[in-house]
Amino acid sequence: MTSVADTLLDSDFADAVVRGLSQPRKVIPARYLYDRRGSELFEEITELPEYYPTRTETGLLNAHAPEIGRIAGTGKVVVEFGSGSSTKTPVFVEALRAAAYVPIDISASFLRDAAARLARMLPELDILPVAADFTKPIALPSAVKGRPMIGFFPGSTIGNLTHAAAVDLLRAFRATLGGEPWLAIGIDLRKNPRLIEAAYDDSAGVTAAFNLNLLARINRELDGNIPLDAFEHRAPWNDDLGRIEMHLAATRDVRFHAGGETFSLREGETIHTENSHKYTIEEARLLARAAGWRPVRYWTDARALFSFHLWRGDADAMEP
Ligand code: AVI
Repeated sequence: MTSVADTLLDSDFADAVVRGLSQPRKVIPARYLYDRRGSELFEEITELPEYYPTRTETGLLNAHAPEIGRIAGTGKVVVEFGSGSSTKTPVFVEALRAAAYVPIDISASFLRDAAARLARMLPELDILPVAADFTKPIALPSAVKGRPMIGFFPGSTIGNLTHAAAVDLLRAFRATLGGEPWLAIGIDLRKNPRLIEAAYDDSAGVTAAFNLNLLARINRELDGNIPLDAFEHRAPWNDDLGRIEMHLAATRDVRFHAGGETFSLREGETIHTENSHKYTIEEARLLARAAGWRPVRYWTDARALFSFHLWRGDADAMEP
């Protein structure tokens, strides 16, 4: 049965697709890559040999989570933004000796499954899931209100936002956490563009399938007839903007309908589907300050592929 929430999400998707494909430079927001199939393909991406972020960040957390606990202090409420499958959570909540764990995710079914899995692994942990859009300030469960908090935002998801949107998001985190919170955040680093391009265009074609699934999703959910064989995955590095982009490029002139409208693309024209910004350490620290956080400490791996940061939201770090 279709719930009210599903209906709202469907009409959001239809609006975004029709609006995005009607623009001179066609674009569809990256969040629509993650239907059930897209989420499965993303999980596969995280295990690819070329996709260094997940295993490098996991290595950093395994090595340094206890130190994060020593600096920020243990016994806090851990609030994870966009918790998804909560794969990196156990090592963090254990090292922080969390008083409670609040996973926030827009997908209620993901939250339920992840919370159940975590409860089996850590039966002592108080888990209080919140189904909400973490890009907006959120009311946390009353059981944790006013208690010392640490936000947890691994995976370099911050990189999927423009700089301005990243600042807004980090400010929203502060508003959600309240008081003088801490934030532990993973940020992918700028590096040799060839390494980044390989990570977003792997030899097994999983990232290509992840990107092309968006067109299949449009066909499935918005009554589309997009010929998938007329599109190919592209992942160019944009050096000026410090980001890897994902596009779906038309391999020939193509015309199709979706969401009740008709669209056409010329050969070579693209639909822009994702940005993944990479930061230098200094840029990451500037980002923190711009959003009212004080950088306290950061860790990188030996090859300087990825960084993990600990920030503090001091009362006086917030601009009016
Ligand atoms: C979820 N996000 C941090 C991933 C990234 O690396 O930007 C999404 C992704 N897109 C292609 N591969 C992975």
